[in-house]
Amino acid sequence: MERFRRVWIFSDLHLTRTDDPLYRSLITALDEPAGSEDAVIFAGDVFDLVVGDSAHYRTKHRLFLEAVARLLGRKVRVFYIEGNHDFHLSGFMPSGVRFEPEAVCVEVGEAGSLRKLYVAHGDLVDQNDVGYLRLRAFFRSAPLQQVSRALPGAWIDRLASKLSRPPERKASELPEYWDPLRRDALRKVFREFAAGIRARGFDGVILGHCHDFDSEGGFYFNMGYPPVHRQFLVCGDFPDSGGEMIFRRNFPGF
Ligand SMILES: [Mn+2]
Repeated sequence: MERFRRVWIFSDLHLTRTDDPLYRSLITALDEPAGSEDAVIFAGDVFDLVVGDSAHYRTKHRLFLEAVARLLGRKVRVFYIEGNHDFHLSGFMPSGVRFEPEAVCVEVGEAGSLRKLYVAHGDLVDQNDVGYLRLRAFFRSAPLQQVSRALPGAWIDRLASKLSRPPERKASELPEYWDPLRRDALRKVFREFAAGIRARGFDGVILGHCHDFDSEGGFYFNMGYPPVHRQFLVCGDFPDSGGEMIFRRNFPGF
């Protein structure tokens, strides 16, 4: 397992417009990781949506890709776990970014006080969601990858804007506005998954995907939905950690 002093985790930003203040803020936040003891984990649904490696997406997200290239230039380790809105990205991201299909497992801290961290997107947590899991397998399949490579990114963009709901509507659909029974049922699935990972010897579990701004016992954190909650997660040796292993930070400027 690789070992780092500090880890930054970003997921579920669902970025579309490059002039979105949250987009600019992410770029600013990426200025902080400084060297080979630091790691950045993009844990899925950073974009809404990027599929494949077309010139369209590489041009549109030039700012982001340049920020990632600067991280790699500073020897920061960069991981990408694909989400359900951003996948087939191995040609899109600069070479040197490490793709993990399910989870990133790293040790964080210093010798003598190392803690094991598990980070995943979270779309594999609910194994009862058979419909979604089938759809995921279909989208990730090699034939679909070929199709996504062949389609102009601008087409995919136009299709996505027709299919995806506007951010305002997404905000009103967050689990925090659900019927408490339904919300707690979702929360239970994620918390039980995290407890299972903890039982395997991990000290911290970070998930996203369901947009539920939840945490439990200092070891499980869900990212929530940054377009509304405006926070990301960090883990390790930070002056503002207050002794916590994992904690939330505001996106710069918010
Ligand atoms: Mn997701």
